[in-house]
Amino acid sequence: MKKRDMNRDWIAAAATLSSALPYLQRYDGAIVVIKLGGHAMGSDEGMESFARDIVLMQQVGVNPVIVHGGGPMINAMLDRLNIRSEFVNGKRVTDAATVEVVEMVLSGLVNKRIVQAINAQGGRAVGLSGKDAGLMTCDMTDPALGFVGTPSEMNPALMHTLFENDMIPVIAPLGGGRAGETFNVNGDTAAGAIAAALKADRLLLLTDVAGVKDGDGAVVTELKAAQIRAMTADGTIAGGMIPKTETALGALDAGVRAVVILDGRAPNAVLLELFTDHGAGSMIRP
Ligand code: X2W
Repeated sequence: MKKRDMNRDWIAAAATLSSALPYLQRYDGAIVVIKLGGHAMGSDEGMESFARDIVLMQQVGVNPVIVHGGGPMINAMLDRLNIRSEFVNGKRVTDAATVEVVEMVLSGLVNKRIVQAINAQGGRAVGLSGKDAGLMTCDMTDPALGFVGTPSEMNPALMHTLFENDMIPVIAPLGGGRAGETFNVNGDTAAGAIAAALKADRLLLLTDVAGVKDGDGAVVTELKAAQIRAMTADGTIAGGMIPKTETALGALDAGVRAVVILDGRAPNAVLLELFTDHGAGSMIRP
């Protein structure tokens, strides 16, 4: 039953909806790749809210593609199995036993949690990994890292079939190798490669920080690729932000129109970015 009193909050909500019209028109038919990092995947309520936003996007004509991570969930399972794990330059050293756990956790647990959350909101999500329909074939990144893959051949045809049928691809960052291997791919790297292959209108990297910060710790809302390169050279961009900004630069080079790095834990982060005058996080353009 609707409430019929003219509360100010509802008037504001209607005004927000009205002001979204130009954005709804702009993104009609657009392909938006959303990387949901393990650190941005918090509570069940957070997942429910993320799923609602994705279903809303799809409902208004956007073609969303979710690429997820799950590093913390892999760590927890490796701990339970007493398998030690270490990272070199942000990539997990992945031996034969580890890659089995990575695939079980990402394709099994994390992927299905997201699929189920989207479908519970009335969406039609389909869970996949880079292995399905040859989406992402990989080569070994560096023998010292074991079964860590670098995407080398992309075949996004299946994504278009899913879009035409109003389905939402949810992709675990694993790829097949030419000799039948399974490769563990960094989630940001996978999202960048998929966005590039689709020539996506937007790549949104949802993480647990507010965006790219300047020397004083303030979030920079708009950046050009050249500024990212300068801020990396002088050390302003460091640590865990580097794989994200590298992914952003690679995606822009490959024809993605803009990349946004934003805090996925903020309520309705994706809607705020796409459909309001406000925007969220740091937008990087060529
Ligand atoms: C990652 C894949 C998951 C991931 C890993 O094994 O942790 C590599 O490091 P987040 O949550 O996005 O960090 N793969 C090669 O990227 O998860």
